[in-house]
Amino acid sequence: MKRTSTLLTALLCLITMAATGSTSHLQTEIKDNWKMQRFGQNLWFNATVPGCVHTDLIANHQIPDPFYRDNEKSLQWIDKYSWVYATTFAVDKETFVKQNIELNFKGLDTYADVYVNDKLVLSADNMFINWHVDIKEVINEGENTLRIHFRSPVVMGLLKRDQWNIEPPMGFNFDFGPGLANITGAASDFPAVGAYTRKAGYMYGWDWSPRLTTSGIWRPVYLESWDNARIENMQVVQKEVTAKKATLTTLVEITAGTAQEATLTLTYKCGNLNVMNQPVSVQLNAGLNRIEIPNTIPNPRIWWPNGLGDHPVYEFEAILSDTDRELDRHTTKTGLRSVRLVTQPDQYGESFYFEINGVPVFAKGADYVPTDIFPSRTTPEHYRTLLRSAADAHINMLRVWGGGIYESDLFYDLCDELGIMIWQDFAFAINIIPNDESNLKSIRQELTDNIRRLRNHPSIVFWCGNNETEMIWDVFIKGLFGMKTEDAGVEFLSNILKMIPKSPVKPETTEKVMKAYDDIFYVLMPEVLEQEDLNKRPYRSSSPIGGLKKQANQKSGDMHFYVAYVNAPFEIYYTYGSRFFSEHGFQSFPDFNTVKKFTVKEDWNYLSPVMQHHQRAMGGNQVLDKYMRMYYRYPKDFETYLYVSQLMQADVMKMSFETHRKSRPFTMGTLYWQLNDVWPVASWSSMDYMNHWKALHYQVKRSFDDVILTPTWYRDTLTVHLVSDILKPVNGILEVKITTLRGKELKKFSQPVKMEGNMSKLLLTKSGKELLAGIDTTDAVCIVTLRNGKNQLATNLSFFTANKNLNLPKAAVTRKVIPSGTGFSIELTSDAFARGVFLSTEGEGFFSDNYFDLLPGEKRTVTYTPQEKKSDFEAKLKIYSLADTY
Ligand code: BMA
Repeated sequence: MKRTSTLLTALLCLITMAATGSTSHLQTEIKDNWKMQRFGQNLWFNATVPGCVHTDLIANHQIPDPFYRDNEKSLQWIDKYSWVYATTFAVDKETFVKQNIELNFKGLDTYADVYVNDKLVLSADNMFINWHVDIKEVINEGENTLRIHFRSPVVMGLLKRDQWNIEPPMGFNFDFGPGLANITGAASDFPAVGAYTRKAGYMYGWDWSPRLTTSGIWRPVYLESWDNARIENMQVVQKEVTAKKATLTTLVEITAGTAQEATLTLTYKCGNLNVMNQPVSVQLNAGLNRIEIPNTIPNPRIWWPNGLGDHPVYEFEAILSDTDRELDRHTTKTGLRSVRLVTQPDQYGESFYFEINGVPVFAKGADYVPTDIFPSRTTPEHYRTLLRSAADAHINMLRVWGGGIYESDLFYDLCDELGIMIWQDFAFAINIIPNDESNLKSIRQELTDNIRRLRNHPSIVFWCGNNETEMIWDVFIKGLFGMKTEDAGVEFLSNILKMIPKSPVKPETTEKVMKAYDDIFYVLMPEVLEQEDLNKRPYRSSSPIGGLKKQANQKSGDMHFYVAYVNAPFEIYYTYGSRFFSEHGFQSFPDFNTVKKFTVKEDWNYLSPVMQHHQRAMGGNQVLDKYMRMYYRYPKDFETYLYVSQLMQADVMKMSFETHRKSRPFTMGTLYWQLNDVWPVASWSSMDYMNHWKALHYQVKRSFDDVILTPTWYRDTLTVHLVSDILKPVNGILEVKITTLRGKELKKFSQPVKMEGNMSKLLLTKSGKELLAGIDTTDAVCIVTLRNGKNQLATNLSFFTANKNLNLPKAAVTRKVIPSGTGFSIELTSDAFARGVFLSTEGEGFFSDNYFDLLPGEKRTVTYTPQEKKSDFEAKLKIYSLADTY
């Protein structure tokens, strides 16, 4: 009798509360009236929170745009000072009488002393921690003051470095950007400090990032209050997920001030499915309570990666109530799927692939870096465009790289909705991190907070300890202890090694360094994951590695490979294999529209100081120029130079993507460095800082398509593979045609094709002798097409010589522009083969295709969607191709 009456009353008050939506747990964002100043000065400026020191100084016209020309150089003073943020906030009666009142800081960058009504309530030292601080004892009803004192991250970093007191050998713990000088031993006025602070590494500069080391309240601040009990967190543990049923346990964590009876109701919905579980009555004890609610979902809607199925997301909600009111409610989203990282011995060595819902998935994607050097200013629209562009290019995996940040909730929500799997690095890259007690404590909280925040996202399929720290220290330490550089599993490191003057490292230093490494990546992280991620996602200590304490190699684990770092010709991409490429890449410049935003006319030369300033990679713009001269005729001016750099990047990456995909199941992943940029710069990205698709991103869309053909001319042989990432079989007729560049047919043959789904198959091999007798390779193109009846399933082309040797005709590309909807559709034809047809115009907008090859007589329609209304589009539309660049 008693039990049913509690449940009934609970049900009744649930309905009333649902109607009124009133809950005892209140949350208000503190975002108004913020002011900021340099510590010790009496000058206050308006501030925006979330935000940071640099963006506030820009907004108050105290500093110029750091991205413009080389302004960055004159702004290095900012990180040497401390800054203060202050505001007031009101506490009304309803809040003031609550049993619990706290400030909830989602992100304080980095060393921050927090004062409420001039009382120090918190000293923060980690930008990745979600800081909660009880202020019940210091709060007043009515107006209160909040002041945050940010200490210079450089000064604090230096102090911490000295505290850890390890005499660094050359190349030890450097800040990648300007710190590169450190590697070569040149004294630098940028002492390496990034490793000693729990702050995103790229903010100290990287080989694609400026050095703008800011401070600030980079994520929202909330005033939270509640009575007695609050739901801290929910975790949907997926015991078993099959097409027939999903067996789940939802773990709800509740903090209660005192012991009490309560009712917990779990509901979940997905699309038009809406289920409310039977409310359960729970006995709460004072402190943290973990309540498990098992439930089974019949015929669940399964979450699949992009290209393999839908990505349905379930929303789970837990409502906590006592007899007469709702105490709190909490929602979380997840998707139902099973994940495995399969690392089994096989004929090649040891496999490395992701199996989702029992299906081996070839990972096609990129490494993701933060969206801006000041990430707090990225708009939701920017995230949507970036991730939508990734999904549209058939990307099914992004690696959130370790030198950046744990991304925003919106980022992961969008990846869930778009079916983009996430390889999640923890925020560690290249450097060895001190393992003193306070740092380990801070890192434990950082891991706990972020795993708890991220663990329900179906998109996250893998945790990885850090970026390259294990590879680098393996080689550095071994390198410095006489390991032969050529043994380094990763070619490009041997080149770096050659640059490092050998300096003995005391054995006790090595010991301390490796102990610090193991404490964090082999002890602390697995421990926290064991506790916090009950879905037991796979974890590996670092990328790239060959396995547990095993160096990266081509037979097991993942690999990072850069053609420029091994000083090799592009063709090395045809032969250099690995089980899973988690990084590989080649650079290009941003497009002319983006370059015009940070330069003036006199900067328009790749060797100008400003263009060199917007290049941070080893070897700089000269590396790009060297390869351009190896494969292309030299562009006639700066604008076409930028274009050729992009076409070159797309061409070389086409070689790697196609080789990696056709090498499955030996290779089961190709993630290119890098998807995006943090500022306008020459880099490895496929989308520049303005979210413009570079030639590479259009190529990614072609090369990552579900079904592709890979005509490859190498060592005097043409091979054609068919690769399919869809599960159903592919059948059709393969046609191979060789024509002149004006379209005269020189050779044609075809053959039937039958292949199961989700695999790669070699369809044909032809020697040059067989294929090219009497054919002038400077005037020939090979076009392969797979058709099934009228449907073209795939097409692709290949040349028999480098672009610079092709006698490309000056193709006359005709256009017909038709206004359609909010944009324009452009019908294109050409009288001759046009290589890398490039459409551009002024202002912001999107071309549905670009940098494509146009066959003689072929009709191609491209749409253009302007961001702002355009009357003079046709007049401003520019079209040229490779032959027009010289
Ligand atoms: C790898 C990455 C990044 C770097 C990239 C290009 O090292 O992990 O650190 O930006 O190569 O050099």
